[in-house]
Amino acid sequence: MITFFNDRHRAHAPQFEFFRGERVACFETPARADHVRARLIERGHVLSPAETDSRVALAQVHSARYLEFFEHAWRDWLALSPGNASLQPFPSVWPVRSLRSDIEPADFIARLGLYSMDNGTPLSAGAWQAAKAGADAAASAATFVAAGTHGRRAAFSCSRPPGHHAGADFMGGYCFLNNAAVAAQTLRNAGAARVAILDVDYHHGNGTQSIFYERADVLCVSLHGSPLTEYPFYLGHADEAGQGAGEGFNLNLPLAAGRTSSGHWFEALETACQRIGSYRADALVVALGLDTFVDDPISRFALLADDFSRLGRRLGALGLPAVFVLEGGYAAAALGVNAVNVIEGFEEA
Ligand code: SP5
Ligand code: ZN
Repeated sequence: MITFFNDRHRAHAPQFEFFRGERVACFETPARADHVRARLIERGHVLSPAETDSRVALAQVHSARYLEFFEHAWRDWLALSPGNASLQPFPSVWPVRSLRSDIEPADFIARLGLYSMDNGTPLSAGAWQAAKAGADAAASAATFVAAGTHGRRAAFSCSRPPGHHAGADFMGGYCFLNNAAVAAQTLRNAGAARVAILDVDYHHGNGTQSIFYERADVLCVSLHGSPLTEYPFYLGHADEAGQGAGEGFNLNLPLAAGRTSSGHWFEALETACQRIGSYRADALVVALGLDTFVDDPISRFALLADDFSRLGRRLGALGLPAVFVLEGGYAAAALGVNAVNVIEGFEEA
């Protein structure tokens, strides 16, 4: 399967994140994408640089003021003091219920709070450059798949930072630009009437869900650790079915952290695949998080390397053109084998 690789991902290399109020080393590291790249090459897969500018799709899935803020955030941060070059800014106040989010404050940290859902998404000097190139890779994979006229049509966008926690106007969960949403929107723009997004990351894809919540042209299906105990906590419950025109076009399958065996996980996958089948999707976007892996340091499911091959085979059996977009997965050294197992399982089916 052709891979569109974001070779600017290293521009985003933050030093630390907060966990329970303490500074800890970042889980989301440049090594992650490099391990996947190495395994792809080892297995003879073709890598291509991004060819499609994602700007059109980005403007359709993100707000103009958020894109404007994020693109120039580091410049604005440095403008406050040259010493800020070596400081990672984090938000400290958020516009929760009863506070206003319609007026953008002038203060930089307040603006960062307005456009963030958590304090777990470190901004870096090259965050925009890396994330934009990643969105370009996702748009390239979708454009490639949409243009295919015969044979199996599938592509992999191998990139970081990930995207599925980023909503229309906020960053969060290591994510800045929603790559899966960019891929789905690009497929729609290229003529696919109905696009299904299947999110198999351990964490609920709150950003993707919220972007498409009132739309029937993009079905969102997500398998994830229950938000009662797992990040992102405030979205991802089973009763979230979509709204307005989008009612019935969102399906959440939360599973109990720690008590979900591979068997249970694959039962939920079956439910997800049935829904995608009944939707009669023209194309599939897979938000491919690999943090369901047994050795993942921040997650509590127990999938094994072979389970990722099985996942790929099941997705291949859907018979749909597909765009795979890399999301989470923090057991970095195992990420290459696990990601490529999905890709090769898909091709096998
Ligand atoms: C894309 C993605 O997978 N984002 C996940 C963001 C999770 N952020 C919360 C991280 C909490 C770290 N918990 C560490 C537990 C160590 N035992
Ligand atoms: Zn995740």
